[in-house]
Amino acid sequence: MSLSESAAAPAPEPPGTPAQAPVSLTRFLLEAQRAGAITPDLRLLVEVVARACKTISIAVGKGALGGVLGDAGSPGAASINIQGEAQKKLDVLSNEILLEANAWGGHLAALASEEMDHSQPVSDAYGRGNYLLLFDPLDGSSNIDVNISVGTIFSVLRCPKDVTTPGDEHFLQPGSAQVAAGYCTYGPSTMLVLTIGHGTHAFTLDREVGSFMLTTRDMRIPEQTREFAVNMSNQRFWEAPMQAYVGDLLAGTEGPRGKDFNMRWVASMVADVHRILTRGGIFSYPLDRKCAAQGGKLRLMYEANPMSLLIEQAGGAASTGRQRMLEVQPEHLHQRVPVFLGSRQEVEAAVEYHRRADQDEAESRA
Ligand code: AHM
Ligand code: MG
Repeated sequence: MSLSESAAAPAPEPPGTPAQAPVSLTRFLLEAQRAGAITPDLRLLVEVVARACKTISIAVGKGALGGVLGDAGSPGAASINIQGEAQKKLDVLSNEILLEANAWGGHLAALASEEMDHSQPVSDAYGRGNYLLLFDPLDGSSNIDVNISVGTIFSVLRCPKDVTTPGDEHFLQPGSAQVAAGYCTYGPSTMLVLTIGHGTHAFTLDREVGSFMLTTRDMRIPEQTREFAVNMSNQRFWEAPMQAYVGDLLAGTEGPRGKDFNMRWVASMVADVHRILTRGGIFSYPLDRKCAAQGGKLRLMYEANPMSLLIEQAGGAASTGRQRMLEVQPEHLHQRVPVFLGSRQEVEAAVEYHRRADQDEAESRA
């Protein structure tokens, strides 16, 4: 059987398997490997990331009892990451857990983290694999100290052929090149949501057994929605098309959209995206005057791309407002982008406001 990553669908259940038999992540991945949908190394990679997420889940779950809340560094000298943001103790710990877990499997060529300045080649003491792993070890970490859901986001790329010592430049591949992506949300339950390029699937951690169990195969996002997610406090800093788009959402039944919209904003991307994958909606972190110089607030390679692949694989859409997210050619590892993702028709509506505004501006200049 070919191990190319182009094959589809899980293997049929063997004769005698009881209906609705629980499927662990291990079994799901083994079946995908047998069907030729993933290589043994990619299976191992996802298993290793999932195991690291279980360890992070335990640390997050201990809260104040684990002595892991609060800022990293010393009082008056907070630790600052490459993003210019103060690191939490759990940011640093989660990063270390992921680094350690992935150091010795022989499945990776290099890894890159939102918390590290540059990518890191993996030691070849255990053999070197063909994959590149990127992660945001603990997204939404400003929420940790107030006991709101946070999560780990990850993305997997192939290492270009003939590259023996991968550097940052080898990670600069568009999101469409991802071979797998996922997130783990540390909320009331710990869930892993995963795509290996054939649908988006949700697993829930059975804490007694210690295994992720498949709880939703093939998540589907409703095409339409009446719910949007955005940090409204930035409204006055947005570009004109975003002002117009959200203005029409807020106008409800009396406006051009002809329906009332609800709003939710957790300020943890993993939690907001998980809600949208589950019941629909649109998530946006648009360009605003505060983040314009950086290109946006959210990171293309650690946040936008993996979430966009998961969303597209569930039937949704993802855009910068002006371009399909997965087609953006990264220029540097920590690049930021504006983000619109979720229910297909609503993302298309938001994109249309940008297209019309850009066209009007071009015409007024002509
Ligand atoms: P982080 O990676 O430093 O945690 O930042 C990303 C988070 C996202 O989880 C969330 O959507 C966004 O930042 C919230 O931003 P804001 O606080 O501006 O609403
Ligand atoms: Mg983040």
